[in-house]
Amino acid sequence: MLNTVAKNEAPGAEQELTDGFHLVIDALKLNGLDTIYGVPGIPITDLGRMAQAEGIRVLSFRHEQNAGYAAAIAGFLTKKPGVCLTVSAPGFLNGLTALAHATTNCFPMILVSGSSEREIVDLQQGDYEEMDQLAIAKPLCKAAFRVLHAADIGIGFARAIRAAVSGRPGGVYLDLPAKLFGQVINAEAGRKSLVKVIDAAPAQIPAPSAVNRALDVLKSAKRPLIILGKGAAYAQADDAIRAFVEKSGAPFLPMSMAKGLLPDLHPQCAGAARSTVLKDADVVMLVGARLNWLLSHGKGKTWGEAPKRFIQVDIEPKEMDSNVEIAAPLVGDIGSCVAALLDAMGGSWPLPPADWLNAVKTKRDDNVAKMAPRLMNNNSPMDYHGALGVLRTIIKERPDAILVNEGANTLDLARGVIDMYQPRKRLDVGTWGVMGVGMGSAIAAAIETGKPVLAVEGDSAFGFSGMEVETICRYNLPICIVIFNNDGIYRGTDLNSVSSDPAPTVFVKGSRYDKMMEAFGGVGVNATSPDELKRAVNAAMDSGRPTLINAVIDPAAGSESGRIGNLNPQSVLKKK
Ligand SMILES: Cc1ncc(C[n+]2csc(CCOP(=O)(O)OP(=O)(O)O)c2C)c(N)n1
Ligand SMILES: [Mg+2]
Repeated sequence: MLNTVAKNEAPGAEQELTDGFHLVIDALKLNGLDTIYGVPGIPITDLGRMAQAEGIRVLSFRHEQNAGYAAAIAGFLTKKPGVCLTVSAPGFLNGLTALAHATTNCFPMILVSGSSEREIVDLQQGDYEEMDQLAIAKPLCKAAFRVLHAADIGIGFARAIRAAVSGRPGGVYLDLPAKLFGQVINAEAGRKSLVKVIDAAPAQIPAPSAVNRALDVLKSAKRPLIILGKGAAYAQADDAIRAFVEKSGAPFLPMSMAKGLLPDLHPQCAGAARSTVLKDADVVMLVGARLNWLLSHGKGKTWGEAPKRFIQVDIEPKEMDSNVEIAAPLVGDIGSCVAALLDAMGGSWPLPPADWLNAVKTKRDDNVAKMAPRLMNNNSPMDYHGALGVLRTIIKERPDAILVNEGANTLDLARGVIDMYQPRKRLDVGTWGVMGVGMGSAIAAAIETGKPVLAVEGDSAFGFSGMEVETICRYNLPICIVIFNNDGIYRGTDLNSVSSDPAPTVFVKGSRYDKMMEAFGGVGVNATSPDELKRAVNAAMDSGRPTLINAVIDPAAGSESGRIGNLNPQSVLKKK
């Protein structure tokens, strides 16, 4: 239903009116966008108030970057663009990192930002929060639009929604100058100007010849491997993907945010034999996964000597051959592609050779057995494995909880140790390995799914968005944050040998992050052993109360940059 705001009282000219504020709200509602993540201020404070009054959920954050990360992950979880609302210039810039992150990760998101007066901005006359935001946003997102007339708000949102979710999803910027909100137009004209986006992300059906080519290559494999990326998780084609992987009989490797698409304990899961399968596979089928740095660009030592042929399923044709030759490109949306593959495989599909399946299984079982005793230690202070062993059991017992994870060691080790059982339950740092997504992701996960959230955070990682514990308490969200507190970035043991300043990687020793949560009325716990940690997390997950557990980790336990220390450039000069 359209909002109307006033009657024009002039004699003979009585008509129903609407304005920019209400048209924005109506455009959102008409398109099922029912949640806004943002920070209020000029010129969008009243927009937030009015949106809330109209039944839109408005989550007010302490910093736009966190609101932006929340919107980005909401997009990943729902396949609808997550909406982030910011004020001009500084608020816009604070939200922009998240918009770029959404674009890089292929999450649909719309950053809606108020902006200052065009006439003044363009003449650079020094307006309040003056900035040419559209120009700045453009290179960092899929599309950027500005709406100058209230009658174009409907079209502006329609374009933004389509751009965000169709084809390869990504971030879209929508610039709404302050003057737009107060613009008044005839209510009927306003109603007619709104656009309900029909079929916002149309299916992209793959060509039958490409499907057959892909299957020919897969069938020819002696040592096939399927790699599932977060694009496959995004597709929400869970049953078809599982059926396809199972029918193929091939080992599969989930990328971080694709964990749980098929359970990590599935007999075909090769997660614990990652280096073996990457080295030895002869045919690699990528499903919604890109050959970027996370897969060593498809070449080099990680991929071994054995010649490989790649099959790639992706919605973006330009993704093909980005790093190595793709023998069988399969372009289309993942759901349509996997359905077509299943169809064309027919009733019987040969299992991969038994020696390959056995080799992968042996390696996996060996690695799992080697890891098992380390996960059961009850050391105090804790090491990563002792603490993660506990959290692993908790997720096994509560498979529908959502796991948010960021840090270096805290991320890399948790990714390997904590098995996932359901799709889209693991949310982490994504393609960039960005720190700061933690609290935004946790909040959006709780809001969008209604499920309990366990956020496993490095102490540094948490610091990027830590003030949002107040937001978590304010909305009383079922989020349990566990901080792996090792006194610093990677480790807490570095020393500065030349002055009394602390080394760049270390924090205040023995910090008590749990007190932060208590300051806002949540539950804070200091846990020094795996047993204490287990009790505290279970209590939090049972109660659903906002909880922060300061898990005291041995400051010497971590390694430089977690698992990616090899990416650090080295000085050729001798260390002094
Ligand atoms: C936005 C951003 N800034 C900086 C970094 C560099 N960085 C990578 S991991 C990390 C923090 C690692 O420390 P912590 O979260 O405490 O995890 P730990 O290894 O100590 O368990 C930082 C600052 C980054 N990835 N992203
Ligand atoms: Mg740390």
